[in-house]
Amino acid sequence: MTTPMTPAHAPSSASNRASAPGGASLESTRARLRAAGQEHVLKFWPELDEARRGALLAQLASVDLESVPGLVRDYVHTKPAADLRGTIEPAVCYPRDHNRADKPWDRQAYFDRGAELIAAGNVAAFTVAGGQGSRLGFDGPKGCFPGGAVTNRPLFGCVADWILAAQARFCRAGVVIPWYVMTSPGNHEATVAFFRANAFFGLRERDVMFFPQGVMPALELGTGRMLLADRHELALAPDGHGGSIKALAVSGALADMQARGVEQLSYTQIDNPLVRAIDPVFIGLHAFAPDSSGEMSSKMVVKAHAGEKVGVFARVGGKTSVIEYSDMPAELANRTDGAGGLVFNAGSIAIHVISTAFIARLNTSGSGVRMPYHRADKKIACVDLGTGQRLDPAAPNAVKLETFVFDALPLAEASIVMETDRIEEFAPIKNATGPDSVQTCKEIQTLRASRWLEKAGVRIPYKPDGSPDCVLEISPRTAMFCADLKAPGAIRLPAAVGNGASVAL
Ligand code: UD2
Repeated sequence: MTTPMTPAHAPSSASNRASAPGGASLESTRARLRAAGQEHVLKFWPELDEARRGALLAQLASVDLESVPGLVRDYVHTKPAADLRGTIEPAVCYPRDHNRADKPWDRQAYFDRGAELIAAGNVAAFTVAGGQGSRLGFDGPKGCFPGGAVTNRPLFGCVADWILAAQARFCRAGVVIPWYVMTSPGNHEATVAFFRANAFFGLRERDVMFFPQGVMPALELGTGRMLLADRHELALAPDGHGGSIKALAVSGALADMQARGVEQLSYTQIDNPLVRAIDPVFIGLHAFAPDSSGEMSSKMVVKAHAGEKVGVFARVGGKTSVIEYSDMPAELANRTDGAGGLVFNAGSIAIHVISTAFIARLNTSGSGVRMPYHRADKKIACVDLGTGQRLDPAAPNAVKLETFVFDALPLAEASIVMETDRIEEFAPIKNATGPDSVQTCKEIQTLRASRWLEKAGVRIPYKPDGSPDCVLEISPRTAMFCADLKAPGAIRLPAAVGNGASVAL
């Protein structure tokens, strides 16, 4: 489906407003709907007022109706399995220990070369924040959710702090790290308003750009009919973070990057307050490693256990790919080596560097970006076509279609994967409780900070189970990396942290 509000992105300001394309007549829209077998969405037309009629026509203009019959055939009437043709082998990764005998690499050299790209203004930060965050049960853009373990700094603020720190440390005078934030039509306005209310977290307004991703209609299970959320409104959902590849181009964001001289995009999700929004080592490796085409690279962590809900890096038919956890055959997920370790242990933490040239290529080759859809069966509130009453289904009633950004990996000429340490940079907040929750995120932030502080000579209190008896948070503006705490001019550290204390540095 097309991105609905091209060109909602106004590169030089944050004041993008939702402005649906208009102008389509009822007649032409009805003809498109009839051809797609979806005329039922006009069922309530006679009773709609002018404003609601206009809104419905505008919404329909934003949907690629012509592709709907094919989608219904391929994804609703059948449930396609993931395409795992060809040999499936574990991915080759740059190990966390750069001195490892079987694959040594020069971390410092890549750090320096990545830092040079940042210094020259060739790198931008890119955050995908268009998701609905339904698992967290938070009513608002996920980036507004408190992320800082002690300060409750919003997740957007945590990313902004990293960008500010990287900018101050690496950029030449007058050079900035622009930040592109992908929203979705449902959270765009609220996201921009939140940045405004927080004075852009200290960044310059003109260096933060927002653009909404595309949407897809929810298709009724069994029939493939597009559902109505209201009598004048389709039930639409964001088209997945894979929609970013197209949205970057059609929104004008890509052109803005090219005009600024940005060559590499540091891609991260909005659920992880420890994320290194700009990582010189990773950027350098991506751009300069001999086995990288410099188009799209990824970070991995060793999976915590076979059932961890992260995609897995593998070489599928000779190409670096991610197999999403829900598509991973159980036999492969559980396969172990002689030492008992998982054979497919490279978990994706959804961090990539993507070149602007690659994004441009994907948007121009053939008929444009072709990413496979992934089907999810969901409960979607909708209007009953017979009664006009609102239905809140108790069981899944609709197919939601999304594309995933990592499906672009096999389209790159050569794609590398870098291993990192999950305690250093992976503390996602996805659920209200349990794994990947606010609680586990605080624990990981505390663990990382306790490691760093211990190395800097600070005594940390521990509980009998060995976990820190305190809550700690270190802002990237204080220290981006562990060594920064001991650097000349670093902040004065206490000799010890008290039992049960909450400390933010
Ligand atoms: C994602 C990966 C998973 C693993 C994990 C690590 C997918 C499908 N799975 O799982 O393999 O790497 O992250 O944390 O990606 N988003 C949008 N628009 C959309 C949908 C999502 O911007 O239409 C953003 C969303 O705001 C969030 C990110 O993408 O920042 C992750 O989305 P998710 O929560 O659906 O993916 P998750 O956590 O299941």
